[in-house]
Amino acid sequence: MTKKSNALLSGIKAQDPRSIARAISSVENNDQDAASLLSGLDRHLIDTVLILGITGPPGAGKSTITSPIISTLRKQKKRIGVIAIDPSSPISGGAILGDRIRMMDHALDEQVILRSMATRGRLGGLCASAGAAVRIMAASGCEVIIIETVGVGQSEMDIVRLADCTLMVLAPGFGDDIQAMKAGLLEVADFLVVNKSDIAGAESLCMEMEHIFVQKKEESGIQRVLQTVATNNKGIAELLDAVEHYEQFITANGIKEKRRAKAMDVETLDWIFEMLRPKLSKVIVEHATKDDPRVRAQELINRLLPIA
Ligand SMILES: Nc1nc2c(ncn2[C@@H]2O[C@H](COP(=O)(O)OP(=O)(O)OP(=O)(O)O)[C@@H](O)[C@H]2O)c(=O)[nH]1
Ligand SMILES: [Mg+2]
Repeated sequence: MTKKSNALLSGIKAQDPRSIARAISSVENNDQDAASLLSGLDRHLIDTVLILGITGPPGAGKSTITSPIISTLRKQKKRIGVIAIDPSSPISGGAILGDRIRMMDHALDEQVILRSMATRGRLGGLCASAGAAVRIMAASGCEVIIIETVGVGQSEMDIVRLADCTLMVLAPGFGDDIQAMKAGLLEVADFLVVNKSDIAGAESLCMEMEHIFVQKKEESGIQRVLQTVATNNKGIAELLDAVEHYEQFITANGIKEKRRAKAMDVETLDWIFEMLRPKLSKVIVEHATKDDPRVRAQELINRLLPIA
C-alpha cells in the first residue's frame, strides 16, 4: 500500500470530493498508486448500487435529462455519481461537458459527484477508467451512478455494458440516427426514452419504438417506452419509477448479477490491453523480423500466449 493511496482511500471513505477526484485521476493515468488504491477499496457497497447508463444520439437531450433525474433522486436523499463520457473534448481538458453539467443545478451539492472523461486522443482504456471510477464512487457512498455517453461509436457502446440498466434517449427528428442504431437499440437499451415529446413527431416515434420493443415489455411487464420533456421535468418521476421496478426485477431474476459479471470481463479485457500496450511495443522492437506484419503479429502471439 503506498502512502498516497492510503490517504486517498481514507478521503474516499470520508466522502472528500478532492480525494475522489484525485483517485479517479490516478486510475485514469494508471499511475503507480492505481493498483493499491483499487485493491484497497471497500467493495461491499457496490452490490446495492444502481449503475444507470444514459445513451442516445447527439442532441437528443441526454445531458438535459440527467439534471432532473439527479434532482429527483436527490429528493429521495440518494447520493449520486455521474460519469460523463465526452467525445468532443481534448484529452488534457476533458472538462467541457463536465463544466456544462456543473453549471447546471448541482454544482454546489456535495452529494453529487461529477466527472467527465474524454474519449478523444486515447487508445482504449475507457471502460477500464470508467469501471474503476464507478467503484471509487460506490466506495464513497454513491447509491446511483450515472454513465452518460453518446450512442454512436464502438467505444461509447462498450461503456454501457458497465451499466445495470440503460436508458436510450431518443427524440423526434432523429430518424436517420435511429435507423442506424436499430440493432444496437435492442441490444443495449432497457428503456427507450422518447424525449422532447413537446414537439411534433413524438407520438409516432413512440409507436414505432413500442413496436420494436414489444418483446421486451412482455419479459418484465414493465412499460419500457416512455415519453419525457427533459426541459420541464415531465415524465421523469414515471421514468424513475419504472427504472426502480426494473431494478427489482433484474435483481430478483439474477440478471443484474450476470450483467455485473459480464461488465467485469469487459473491464478486465480493457485493463489487459491498457497494460499490455507499452510492453508489446517493446517486444515488437526486440523481435524484429522482415515478415508481413500480419504474419509477424501471429508469430508473436503464438510465442507469448502458447495456450491461446
Ligand atoms: N423542446 C425540447 N428541447 C429539449 C428537451 N430536452 C433537451 N432539449 C434541448 O435539446 C438540446 C440538446 O440537449 P442536450 O441535453 O445537450 O443533448 P445531448 O444528448 O446531451 O447532446 P450531446 O451531449 O451533444 O450528445 C438542448 O438545446 C436542449 O435544451 C425537451 O424535452 N424538449
Ligand atoms: Mg450531452
